[in-house]
Amino acid sequence: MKRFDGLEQHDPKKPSTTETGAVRESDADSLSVGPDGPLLLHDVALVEKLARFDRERIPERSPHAKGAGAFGELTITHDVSKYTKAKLFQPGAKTPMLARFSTVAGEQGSPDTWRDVRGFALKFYTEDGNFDLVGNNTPIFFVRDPMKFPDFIHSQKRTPDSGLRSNNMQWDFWSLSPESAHQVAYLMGDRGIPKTYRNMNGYGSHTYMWVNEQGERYWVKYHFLTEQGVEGLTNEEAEKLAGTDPDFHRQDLFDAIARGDYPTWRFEVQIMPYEEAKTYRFNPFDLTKTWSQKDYPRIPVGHFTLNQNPVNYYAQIEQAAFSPSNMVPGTGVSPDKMLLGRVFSYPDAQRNRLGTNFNQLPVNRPIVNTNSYDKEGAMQFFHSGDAPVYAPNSYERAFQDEQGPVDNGWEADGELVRAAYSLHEEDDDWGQAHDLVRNVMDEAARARLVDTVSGMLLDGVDDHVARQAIDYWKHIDTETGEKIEAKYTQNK
Ligand code: HDE
Repeated sequence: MKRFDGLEQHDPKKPSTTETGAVRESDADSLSVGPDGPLLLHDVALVEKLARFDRERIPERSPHAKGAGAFGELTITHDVSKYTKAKLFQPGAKTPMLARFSTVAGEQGSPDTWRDVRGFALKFYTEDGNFDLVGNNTPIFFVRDPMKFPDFIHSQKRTPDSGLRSNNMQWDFWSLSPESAHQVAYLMGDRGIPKTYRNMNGYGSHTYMWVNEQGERYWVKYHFLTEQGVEGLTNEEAEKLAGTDPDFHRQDLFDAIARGDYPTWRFEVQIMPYEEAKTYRFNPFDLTKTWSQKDYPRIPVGHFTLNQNPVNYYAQIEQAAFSPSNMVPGTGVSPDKMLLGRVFSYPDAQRNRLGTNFNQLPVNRPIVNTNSYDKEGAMQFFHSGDAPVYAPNSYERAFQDEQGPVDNGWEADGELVRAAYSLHEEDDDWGQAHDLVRNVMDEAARARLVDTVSGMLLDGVDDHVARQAIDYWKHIDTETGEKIEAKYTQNK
């Protein structure tokens, strides 16, 4: 997998050089006027070294700053060609890929084992260009409109005055945003702290589109099910590790791959025929809801295995840029407002974090040639020579001019409004959260959840916010809410 490592120019046998290839006289001693004299501005080796050191850090991702990643391969073992023409999903296809797992709220140096949703970002280097699936280890999310996302993340990060994290902000935001109930119930349960990155499932979470060779459209949900088994950490285990081994998950992934114990995830999908979205009992584009597996069972597609560690974490993982805007023919997005917001936000964040030409970095570059009229900007490396810089042109540089409906689109009309999604028959904020707490969790899991939530409410949460949160839990599940209230009141 040499292509992604950017090692082409590195010669470890050559005496060290300046960045422009000239011999560097010393990596140890600065140029000075006599051994005890002042330093000199024309000491290129020193000036370059300090100037580069001053610029080593780039803005960290906000959110998803702390993570770990590895390369691997996606293999398709089943025939889903009646749903999609995407080449990477055809039977027998093998596609090189990159995965990055992350925590959401913590900064680069934060512990891996804090209770948090985990990112599950995949990039597939296909012959039709890069296809990215930037998902989480949960099938749902906290909010359903991108307008609320920055506020949500602010509430998870740090307070303006002390710069500390705050249970108070988190519970205030959540309890005033009832659409978060399903995701919060999931997060406070046993899946809220995965044992390792290898022991968690991944989900595309949103509803996406698939299109087959005949132009027929389907709605699709992506699932990646860990072959290592879903396992979590208890609060006690996680707290201990946060202190003793804050990089526990990063280390675990790296070590497993280094010893040849390659983690694998089964790849399955739920498929909904295009027309059924209109009448499904839940709005299928609402990211706070799942589709029942009774209505849409999971269909096996294949698996992916991670089998290669990065050789340079910064170049290959820190600089990796994942985005839901990276689509290939046979795939597409959906009317999910969150997803539509993300299609803009990721490349924009990457232009800020990595620079305009971030797609030219080895880890982000597609394996196919490109012919893009977008050009220049800081650090352009690949270019189009002296070819015409405009389309249309009469000088044989190809350009596109397709017209008419796109094959992965949908119909929409109506007035311009600011409004929540229209509700389907069974849509509400609490129903699926209740089902999770009451019918998926058992008694013991619910007891752990009560401990976790009451523990948080007793740790720096203002009384009126705690009461708001207790009320929220009573809406999710009366008995669980009452138990949280009892514990809170007893220990307050
Ligand atoms: Fe993200 N998210 N997000 N997110 N997200 C970022 O992208 C954003 C959302 C997810 O390993 C950022 O390059 C908006 C859902 C992962 O590099 C940023 C919205 C899901 C990663 C951003 C969401 C995710 C990110 C930070 C609401 C799961 C890490 C810097 C509309 C389905 C990817 C960057 C990696 C990272 C924006 C919601 C997953 C700021 C605006 C929902 C796994 O662009």
